[in-house]
Amino acid sequence: MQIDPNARIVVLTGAGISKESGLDTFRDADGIWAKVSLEDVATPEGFARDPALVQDFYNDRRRGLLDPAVRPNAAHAALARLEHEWPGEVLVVTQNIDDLHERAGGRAVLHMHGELLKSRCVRCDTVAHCRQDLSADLSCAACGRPGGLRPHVVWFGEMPLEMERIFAALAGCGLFVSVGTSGTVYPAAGFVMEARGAGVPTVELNLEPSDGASLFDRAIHGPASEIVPAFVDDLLVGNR
Ligand code: BV8
Repeated sequence: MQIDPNARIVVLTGAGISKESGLDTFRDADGIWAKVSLEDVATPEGFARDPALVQDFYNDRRRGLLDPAVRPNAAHAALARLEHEWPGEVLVVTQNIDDLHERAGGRAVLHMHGELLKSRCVRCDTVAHCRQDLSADLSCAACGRPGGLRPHVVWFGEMPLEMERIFAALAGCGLFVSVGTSGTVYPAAGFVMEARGAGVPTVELNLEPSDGASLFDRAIHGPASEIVPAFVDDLLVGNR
């Protein structure tokens, strides 16, 4: 695949890139939303209704992410390699709240749906690193007040993070790649249209065609740990 070697590449990732690292996706048959109701655990209304249920949901996922058996896979490593070896800028915009891109060596990573290993105080808005269970009786280290710590995660109905930076990156990029996402959650699912509108070539790398597959110029299907390294090799060799 030939693109300007100085072009910026924007890569959107979703839960599918972390599946082979042992983290559940959301909408696969065995996914998270098959086991728990989205409305109960991933909305502000659900948190207001039963904060302990929501804290337990994210405490379980945080402990799961911190399990030593959960490590970045070859797809995360390939995107980090692309970032370090591609002559132009590479920006990973991830819907994922895990830290596997960073643990694979990724540096230019934007978490538009927040991060599982961070907490946010609803009283003073301080965002802090968090590797422990959160609960109502914990106090914020910044303002000292109890009962205000929530996961630093974007729920449905809340504004995703870094949107201005993301739209600016999409407008000026030379290639848009989507990896491991079903293309069902907006505004992330609309990024391919932003890229197309700016005349940017678009590629989908996914286990199977996503809801938005027809919007992409090219599609490569298979497990991320296989198709992403091959795609990165093709980009780097093809643009030497
Ligand atoms: C907002 C919390 C606006 C963190 C999540 C139009 C425009 C704007 C908004 C909307 C709109 N239409 C509807 C909305 C509202 C809503 C929405 O999109 N609803 C959907 C259900 C229709 N969007 C929002 O509410 C967003 N907020 O727009 O605010 C606003 C404006 C003004 C003022 C205030 C607000 C907020 C969205 C974020 C919600 N939070 N999660 C967490 O708990 O993790 S979203 C949730 O779904 C996940 O976080 C994930 O990020 C996201 C997308 O899921 P995927 O990553 O795609 O995962 P999925 O399981 O679906 O797919 C996995 C794919 O991988 C599959 O295709 C599978 O085939 C593939 N795969 C599996 N294994 C592999 C693989 N691929 C490769 N290799 C493998 N091995």
